[in-house]
Amino acid sequence: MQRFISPDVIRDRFSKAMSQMYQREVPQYGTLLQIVQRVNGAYLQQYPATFSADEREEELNRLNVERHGAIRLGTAQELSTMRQLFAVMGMQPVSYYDLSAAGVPVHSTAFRATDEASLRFNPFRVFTSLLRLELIADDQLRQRAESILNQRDIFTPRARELIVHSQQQGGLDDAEADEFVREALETFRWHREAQVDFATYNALSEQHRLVADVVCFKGPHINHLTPRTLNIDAVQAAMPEYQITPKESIEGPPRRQVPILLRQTSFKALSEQIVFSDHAEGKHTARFGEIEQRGMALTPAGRALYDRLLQQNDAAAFTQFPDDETTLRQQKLGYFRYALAAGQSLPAAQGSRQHLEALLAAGVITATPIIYEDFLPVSAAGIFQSNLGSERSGVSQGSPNKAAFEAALGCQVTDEFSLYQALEEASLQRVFGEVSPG
Ligand code: OOG
Ligand code: NI
Repeated sequence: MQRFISPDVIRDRFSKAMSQMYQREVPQYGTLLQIVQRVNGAYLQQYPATFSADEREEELNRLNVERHGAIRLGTAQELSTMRQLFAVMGMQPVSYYDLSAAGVPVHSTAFRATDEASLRFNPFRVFTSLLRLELIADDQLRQRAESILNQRDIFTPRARELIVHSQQQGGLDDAEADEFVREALETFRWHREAQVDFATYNALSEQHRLVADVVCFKGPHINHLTPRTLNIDAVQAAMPEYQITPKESIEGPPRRQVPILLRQTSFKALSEQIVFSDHAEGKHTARFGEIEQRGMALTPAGRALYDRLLQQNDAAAFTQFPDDETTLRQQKLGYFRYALAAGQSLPAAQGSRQHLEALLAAGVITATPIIYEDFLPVSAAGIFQSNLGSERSGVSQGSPNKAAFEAALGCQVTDEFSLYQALEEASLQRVFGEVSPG
């Protein structure tokens, strides 16, 4: 009988190998990891109740391995194979993000684990964008970009074989998993040799720097890796002490008592030496560092309120967003995980959901915010722009096209709200003994 390794373990190995590689390629990322670790340590010392005693070990492990990365792909075929590569590691496409409205000619999804145990073990995610060539105004240049992209293969032959092998066998064994991690990593590596000449690079770059970044290289180099901090304001403030210059402002909601969704900040992309196919040398800026603080996942109602306040473009507007857990829960603005408090059991007379509020008030049941695992399109656009500029000379506006994205992907993206709803619902079923064992 074959002994398969869990996709969670493959994802864990892959994310660690990726982090090692990126620390070698972009040393500032290593520095950022150190700052984050120091800040998180200080935070946990100041707020020892951040994680409950029975979850502490798992949550700390999760925090130490937690990061997301981002890549930008050029063709539908690349996206579809990438979906299959991530599936080997238990990562599924969740949500559709349209960035064209912000002048960035891509649309995106996030590949990530979806079930509770997998997220706990390692919540590694990859924000994956597909270039929208149809938004390049110049016909000739668009066709040139297309033909350049069609000539490259961003996957190694062995990675392709192992993906198929995993699909056919239903998994990979230990040695195959290690080989898969090595081969898959090749796709995310940096190449200082461009696959086009200097003139082509410049022509594409003039349309949009993002177009040059996607089209001119042999592969979709990982462009940042983002550790998760418990106190983003402290990391932002500490960066200059380490000779790292952060972006001026933090994206996402302002600082709050109860963190919601996602706050992010980054440091500017490095200017790196490139050799073009005609041996000309030049510079390209693509790779940067980012940190994030994750808060509570919001319900559709909570998200609608968040989006409405964000549109007011004024941090003061967010005072209208309730900022204590009880109100957020009672107004159904966020998702919660329910559990019996340590040493408690349900009183016989209060064994059903209609007693939930009373049981919470009595401390028999606890409610903990469910962490947001996804991304924010406005923040993502801000991160893109702080590294690639916002000039959009040769790119037209476009509108969301989820159907085209899913056709390229080869499947539908999962709706993020349904996943959080399922986590909350499963926790209630456990508390009230509504699950049939086995
Ligand atoms: C992706 C930018 C989006 C985030 O954290 O919102 C992103 C990119 O620059 O390719 O990573
Ligand atoms: Ni990011």
